[in-house]
Amino acid sequence: MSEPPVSRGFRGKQRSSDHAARTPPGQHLVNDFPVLSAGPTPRIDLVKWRFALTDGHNKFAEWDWEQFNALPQTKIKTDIHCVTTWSKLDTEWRGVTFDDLLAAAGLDEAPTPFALMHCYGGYTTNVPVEDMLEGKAMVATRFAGEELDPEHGGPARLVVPHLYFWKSAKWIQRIEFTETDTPGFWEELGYHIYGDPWREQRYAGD
Ligand SMILES: Nc1nc2c(c(=O)[nH]1)N[C@H]1C(S)=C(S)[C@@H](COP(=O)(O)O)O[C@H]1N2
Ligand SMILES: [Mo]
Repeated sequence: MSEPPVSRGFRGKQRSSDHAARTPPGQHLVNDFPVLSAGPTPRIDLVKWRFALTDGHNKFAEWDWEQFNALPQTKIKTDIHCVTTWSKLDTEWRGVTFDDLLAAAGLDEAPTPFALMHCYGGYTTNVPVEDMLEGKAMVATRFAGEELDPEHGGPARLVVPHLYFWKSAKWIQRIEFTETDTPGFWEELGYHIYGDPWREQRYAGD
């Protein structure tokens, strides 16, 4: 039996107002998945790939590709917001939450309040530790059920979706714990130190 048109119309309206409510100020929705990279896509041999948690002195943990894939895996569905004004709803990622990384490293808590992401290719970006705890961030290896494309950060990237997407470091190699909030690549060039899309923190001073 076909649904009455009134029900269909109602549902459509609900959906578009839901989409509007999920779109931060100054953003528009896209259905494709744009690629934004400050340099060439690094090609990383999985045999040589390593990912580590460090601070200035210590290497708390390091995983090779096989070890990393043996860590607990979590799936999330979330909206992402790029500072160049596109947002994409309901993106699906699978990977290892930051909480599970800490636990696997034998750390009861993070050793410092801030972190600086270091990537294959040299990109860096800073995120407060608090913004990665309780499921708020993961190192993802899969997107929409598939291996992560190299241009989207494969083999593995950070996903911290409640901040502008430049914080979601592609080709992540190392999370360095830092005592102070240390500007990364875009932050050094005048982008906001924190980058909350709901407060439109695009540039320093916003
Ligand atoms: N290593 C690295 N990570 C990066 C970038 C980059 O240039 N290099 N660009 C950032 C920016 S500005 C955005 S918007 C997102 C884009 O991710 P996408 O190309 O998968 O859409 O990655 C972020 N992470
Ligand atoms: Mo971006």
